[in-house]
Amino acid sequence: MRVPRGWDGERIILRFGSATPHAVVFVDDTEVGRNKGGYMPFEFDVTDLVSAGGTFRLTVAVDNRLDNTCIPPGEVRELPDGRRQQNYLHDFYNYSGLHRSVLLCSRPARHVTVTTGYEGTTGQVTWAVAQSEEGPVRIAVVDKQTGEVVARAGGGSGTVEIEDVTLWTPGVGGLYDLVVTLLDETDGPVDTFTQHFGVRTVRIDGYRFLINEQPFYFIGFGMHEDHETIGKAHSNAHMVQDTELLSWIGANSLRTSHYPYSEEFMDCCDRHGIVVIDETPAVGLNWMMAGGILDSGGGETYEEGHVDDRTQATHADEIRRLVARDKNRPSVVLWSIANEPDSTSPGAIDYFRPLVELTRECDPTRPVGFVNVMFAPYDKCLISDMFDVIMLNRYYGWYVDSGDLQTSEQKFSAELAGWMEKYRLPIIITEYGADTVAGLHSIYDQPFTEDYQVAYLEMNSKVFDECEAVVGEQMWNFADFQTKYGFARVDGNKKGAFTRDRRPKAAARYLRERWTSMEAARYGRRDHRAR
Ligand code: BDP
Repeated sequence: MRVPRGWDGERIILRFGSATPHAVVFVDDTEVGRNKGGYMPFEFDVTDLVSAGGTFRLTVAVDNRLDNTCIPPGEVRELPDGRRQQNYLHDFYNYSGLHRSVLLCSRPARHVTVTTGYEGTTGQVTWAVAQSEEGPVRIAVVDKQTGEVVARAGGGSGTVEIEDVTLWTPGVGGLYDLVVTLLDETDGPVDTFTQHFGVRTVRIDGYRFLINEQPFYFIGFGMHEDHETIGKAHSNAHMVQDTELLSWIGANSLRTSHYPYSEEFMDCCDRHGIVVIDETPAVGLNWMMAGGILDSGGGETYEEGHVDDRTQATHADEIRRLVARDKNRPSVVLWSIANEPDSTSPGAIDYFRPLVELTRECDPTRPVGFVNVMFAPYDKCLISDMFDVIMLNRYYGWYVDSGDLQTSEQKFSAELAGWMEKYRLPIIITEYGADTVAGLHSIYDQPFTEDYQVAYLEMNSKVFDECEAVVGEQMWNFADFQTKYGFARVDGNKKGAFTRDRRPKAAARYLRERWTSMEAARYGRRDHRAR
């Protein structure tokens, strides 16, 4: 790598969008640092090791082994013949490598936190700059649509008002830039950086999830960063294709199941008004799931060597880093701190309580949730009372009562009534789905056919429409995706509305019909034809 000649006297930073799951970074022969955790950015100051105008060799060793101190956890087993085998309890392939941008940049260490509100037509923007070198600060707020400066102020923190504010609106977007200029003692600019933000509010009121005080109904998918050939790597072309398909089908939201997505993708959600449930990589924290499918090897979830204090420390770190990365994003309206953890074992209480508190401390402005697994219904789950919303993954008609949609409908409705009664909180259905082989048809309700997937979705839709507390449906999954090998997976998970190469199954047509005409989803609808 060559360091630009003009960077003499500047601080030089190496920044990684992610390295999955662990990395050791060298500049020439010197190790500059290590990173654990696959879905978060990290950076190293390499000023002392490189020189402006010179070149250096950058080497990154990426390690794909997961153990139970990792989030997500895993275990490398030693087989009798000496081979080592990676096992893990999550249902997506453990792609590893450098999946996101690697940048060499020159700048002082700094960032800004922006929070917003509004009163009538006046927006309030509160900012707080953190910088490594103290000095005066000037800020300007620029309307990204018009390019006009709508407010100016001085100081490392404060609040400014925007007259006739454009609210960040689901389905539409609406961004401003906060332009921060760091000054020297003579008020000369040292550095300028820009942070985009949106003015919007989020609040829960009884069964309602309010964005800008309007009831919002989540429509869309749990997704994966997953493509043939590039695995979990980010590509702008695929990002545009996926977000255009979301728009085509009438989706207004998604969950970043089961890890934080690339910053490029999140920027795109901010720009286009796609509402995001932002999830940590805490998936597979469950030794109580059927050993057959997930091969847990037995034992309790919350015990030494499984999910223990070390796992919890890594989990806490993932929460801190996720909030630090995404706190300024208007698209993010809810944190999901785990997917389908064991929430029926008593150990779950002590494990989760500090993590929920930590999330609220890191971000007092957004609600906090976790995604509940089917084996932990309202009368068995021990942790749901710590959270602001109920998020449920339910597979009636697939993993239970497979092929019997009538029984499924009754059981699902009864369970929802139980949640509604006990918690009196909004319910978002974060997963429901059926594996479907594209092109397979039957005149009967036969699992794995496109016809069954549609019938299954129709049944689910009916259940949601009849439950007042349901404020969202995110089907599992947006597209077929790769998983680890196992007898329950034929060339990966086939629950996609789209195939892995993004062709619509019959289910996609069904969902488009439903979602583009739903009255409940009027606020936040993205009109594909209008764009
Ligand atoms: C849920 C998980 C998800 C799986 C899905 C499935 O949250 O990761 O892919 O089930 O079985 O338990 O398809």
